[in-house]
Amino acid sequence: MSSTLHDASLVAENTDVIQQIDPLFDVLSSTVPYRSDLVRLAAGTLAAVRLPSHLPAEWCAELVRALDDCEFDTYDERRIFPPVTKLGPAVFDYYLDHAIRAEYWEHAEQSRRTWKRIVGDNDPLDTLISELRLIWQGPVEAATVGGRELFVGMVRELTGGARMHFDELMREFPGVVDQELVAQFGFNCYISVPEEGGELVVYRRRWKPSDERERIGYGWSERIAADEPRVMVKPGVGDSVWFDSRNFHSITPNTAGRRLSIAFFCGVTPENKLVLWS
Ligand SMILES: O=C(O)CCC(=O)C(=O)O
Ligand SMILES: [Fe+2]
Repeated sequence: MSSTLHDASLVAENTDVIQQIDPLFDVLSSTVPYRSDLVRLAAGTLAAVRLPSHLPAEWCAELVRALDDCEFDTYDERRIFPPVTKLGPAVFDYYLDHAIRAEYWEHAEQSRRTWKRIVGDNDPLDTLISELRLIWQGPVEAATVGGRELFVGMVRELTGGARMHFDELMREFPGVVDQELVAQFGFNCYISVPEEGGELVVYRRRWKPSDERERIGYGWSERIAADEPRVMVKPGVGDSVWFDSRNFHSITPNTAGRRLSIAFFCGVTPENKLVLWS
């Protein structure tokens, strides 16, 4: 046996070599993200893109005050427990047998009216989407089902954190939206952040069938991603963050202060369109 081989086997026996650092799995923070940054997200060579102060802090504070008078609902508690409060319907809650239940459209209409009443003519969602159009340099539209536009822009409050999970419409609910999707991003613009906790953790790990052994309710045990590189993003007020939601991700619990975000998903289509839904 050559000494090189011998040395190599010694290393293998005595050390725990775990690739924890991946230069192509990093968080890019930029006030002017480029289209190429989102393309990298889609390609898997970037973990997250953060746009600091996407919405001015005063605007966020005003919005949070206005939301105080507004009644939130929760995700279907049979699916997500402990409950997560939100304003607006999630496609996730209304999926049934390859279709979206009829009540979805009613909930969507009602939430659009409530949102309009809260924001008036000064709609932060319009600002976020207009800027996304500039970044993407291509069409950005609501995803559709049977030609009808899905609801975009739920407000979500996470307090006790969120279990590790992934979001991938084409895998979870194939064939529901009219568009074909080749990648999916989670988007959150944080309008209120807690003093401590509430970090978004994105693992460099996608779901695979054998993970089902480690399923816990709506999520998975963090054991399955324990050896993988990960990034942690602690958002500030008004920051926006995009990440590949097909990667496992979790949110750490928070202490004092509320954690509220304007949340939607962005799907990349083969025609270079970004389609949105919540
Ligand atoms: O609130 C966050 O930071 C991310 C929440 C989440 O799971 C998602 O947007 O898919
Ligand atoms: Fe998620």
